[in-house]
Amino acid sequence: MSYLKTAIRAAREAGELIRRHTYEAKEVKEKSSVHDLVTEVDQAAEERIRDVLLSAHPDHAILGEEGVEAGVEASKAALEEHRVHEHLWMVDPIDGTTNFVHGFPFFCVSIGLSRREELVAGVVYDPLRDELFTAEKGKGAYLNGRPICVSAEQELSHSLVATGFPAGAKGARRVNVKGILHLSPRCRNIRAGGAAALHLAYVASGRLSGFWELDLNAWDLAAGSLLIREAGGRVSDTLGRPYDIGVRHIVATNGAVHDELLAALKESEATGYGDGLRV
Ligand code: 2AM
Ligand code: CA
Ligand code: CA
Ligand code: CA
Repeated sequence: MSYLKTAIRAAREAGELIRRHTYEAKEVKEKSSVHDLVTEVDQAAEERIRDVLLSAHPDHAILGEEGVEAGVEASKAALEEHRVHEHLWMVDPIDGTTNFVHGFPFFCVSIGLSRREELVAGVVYDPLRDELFTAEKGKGAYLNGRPICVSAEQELSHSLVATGFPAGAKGARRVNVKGILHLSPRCRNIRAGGAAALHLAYVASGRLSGFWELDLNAWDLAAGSLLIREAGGRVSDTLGRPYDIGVRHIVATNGAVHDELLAALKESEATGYGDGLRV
């Protein structure tokens, strides 16, 4: 089976499980804080994904959110894994757990694959809308099998842009609020849906022209970044350096508004570098 087909199967199986439990009571645990949650459904979905991926590709490594501590160490771990295994899957079983817990219908499964640190396949699946975003390196990006491309907006003033309120590193929210204050009058409007991977898929499919957020992890970003590149967009860190799987502070756009978004974040001192955030 191709890597993409395996990823699709894993995402659909996990999505089915998530969908079944969406409007039921959940057993919720706090991880690092009241802002950082996990449910038994996150864990069961990750198990399901691991089973599908490893039974098809037993020699591959898997970095899953619920298998490690979040934060800088996880990104380092991703890179370390690669020294041993040629292929590394980066898995977020539910991106948008807070939404899932509250019944706010905006969350997804995110599965990305890199080969020797180069992204080769990515799937983002929204189980409630049954929207499957897929990409393979060099083969374009698709939504439910139809090709997608990034939006045509040339300026921030015409752009719908999304961001998020990070839950991890201390101070990340405060830093990002500065970015939101600065960006807000400069773009058409701002959204913060609470699922980074789904926002990235929305940039790839032209529903958003840009997205930025601080302090994310490889499993949030890998699949969505490949989608955007394959859909004709651009992905970098908040200083403009091209995305790689160690990046935590992300800027992802249709390409046309990228430099304007980078410049605005720099002006607002909300890049997450040099402003007290650990990176
Ligand atoms: P999650 O739902 O998979 O945890 C919301 O702004 C985004 O931040 C979501 O994609 C969310 O992913 C992520 N997020 C939540 N808690 C986090 C944490 N402790 N560290 C980093 N990112 C986190
Ligand atoms: Ca989480
Ligand atoms: Ca996530
Ligand atoms: Ca998650």
